Amino acid sequence: MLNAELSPRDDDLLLVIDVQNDFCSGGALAVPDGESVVPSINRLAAKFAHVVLTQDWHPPGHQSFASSHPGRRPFERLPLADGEQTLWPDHCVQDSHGAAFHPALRIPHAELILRKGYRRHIDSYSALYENDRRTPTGLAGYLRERGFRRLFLAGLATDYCVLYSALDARRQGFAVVLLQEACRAIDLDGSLDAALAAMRSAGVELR
Ligand code: VGL
Ligand code: ZN
Repeated sequence: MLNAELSPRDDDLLLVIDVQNDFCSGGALAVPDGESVVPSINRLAAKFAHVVLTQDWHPPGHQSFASSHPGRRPFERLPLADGEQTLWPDHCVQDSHGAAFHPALRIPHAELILRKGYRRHIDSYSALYENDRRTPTGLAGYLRERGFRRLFLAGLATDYCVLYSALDARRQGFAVVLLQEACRAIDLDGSLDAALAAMRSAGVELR
């Protein structure tokens, strides 16, 4: 189905992942072409009665920052207690300009803004669980309590926060549709292809 024909039901929700300045051109962790999702997401959001936004929201000195590990550089991988951490440039620091939503994002009817990644010693790609895959953000409970059954995903980045959100949502029993024209990827070492394959095999509908 073309997105132009999308007509969401009342138990559908649009989940917009991390459309923040730091993931757009000029930002600290710019996703190639990241800001180009904004007009698509604005158009999509207007069709949905129910929209939730997420915001990557790290304290200074966050474990995911290469700058927190002397001698390490961004995009290196570091084994840590809860598994491997990809190290990133400092990004989405709480209350900074980089952490703010892209100024052209226009979704006044969004019902919830969920912040994640605020614990210094654990990263949180997914909107539902932190990267230990055990610590809940509370979003799954919120969505269930409100009766949503199907989540449409859009935002940044396809191969990190969108991917982890999609997999956790499937794990929690939600139907998931990935709106590809409204997502962009970081694509480190083939991570976009791997992400699409993982989502497909988890039963995510790629649209
Ligand atoms: C993200 C890397 C680090 C994302 C967030 O939003 O995909 N990626 N923090
Ligand atoms: Zn982050």
